[in-house]
Amino acid sequence: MKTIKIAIQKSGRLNEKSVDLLKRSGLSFENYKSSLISPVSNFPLEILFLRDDDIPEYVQDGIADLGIVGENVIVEKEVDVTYLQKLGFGKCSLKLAIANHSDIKDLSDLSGKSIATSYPVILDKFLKENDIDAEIREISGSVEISTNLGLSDAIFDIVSTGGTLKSNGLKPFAEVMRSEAVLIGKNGIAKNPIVNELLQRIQSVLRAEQTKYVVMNAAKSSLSAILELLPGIKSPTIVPLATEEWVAVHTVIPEKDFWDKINRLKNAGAEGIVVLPIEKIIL
Ligand code: PRT
Ligand code: ZN
Repeated sequence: MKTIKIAIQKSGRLNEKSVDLLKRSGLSFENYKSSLISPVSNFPLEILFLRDDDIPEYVQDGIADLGIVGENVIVEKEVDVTYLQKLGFGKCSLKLAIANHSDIKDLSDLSGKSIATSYPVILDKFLKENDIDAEIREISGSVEISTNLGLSDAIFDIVSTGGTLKSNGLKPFAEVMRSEAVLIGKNGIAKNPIVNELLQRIQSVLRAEQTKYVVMNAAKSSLSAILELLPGIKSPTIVPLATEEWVAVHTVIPEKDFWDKINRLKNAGAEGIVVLPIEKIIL
């Protein structure tokens, strides 16, 4: 069968997490910094290491079958590809930002002003949708210094912690889109059995990332109160302990409400709570 190719970022913010996700999905390969292509020894897949900007078009044109890239880049490149899976890393948002002392107060004040960005397509669409007639100044990097240099009245850029804006005397003004790394495929590729197998593996890793395995001891008298706190989980395992009238409860708790759940379990009488990471959840 034809070897499938997946394109990931060669170096930069998404490289390490992309490599890590593929390795945790059971793929064995070298993360060579110097080569463009790396074979996977235990799966019919080749990894292409590329600049993130090239990935959407490579996938659209079928040079790569799959790709891992930020949604912001996919939207900016206006490609026709299939979204297969959000990956939960590389989260950021694209925001308009202005100088702290700017007299721009609302969106309509941007009309007649200039905005510097590396994302002219996304910005243009937003401006048109909001009926704003502003000038877009496309620059390829260091967008955040353009206002201080007098090159623009506002900027439109990626923000994650907001630290870069702050240290350049800027403040966020409007959020235009949120983004995270996604797995994309060329149209029609989702039907390929190798792609399907890889997608299942990736999903089992992502599911496991979002949950913890929890074991706790409880007196039988507290059991019903404890089980009531675990509504989403079909069947916690209950194991008798050597100490009579005590049991161990094994269950899976979603990461997002983890601490809240643990505290409530303690209050309900759970003791000796042990929390374990889960490697994979295969449905
Ligand atoms: O070399 P190559 O072209 O492959 O990489 P690149 O330099 O174009 O991209 P890279 O590695 O910087 O980012 C890759 C992807 O990571 C982006 O397309 C986004 O999808 C995602 N991402 C997540 C980010 C950020 N967070 C981020 N904070 N991309 C860039 N930034 C930059 C931003 O441009 C700004 O300069 O970080 C600064 C803001 O960060 P804060 O934390 O100060 O707000
Ligand atoms: Zn890039």
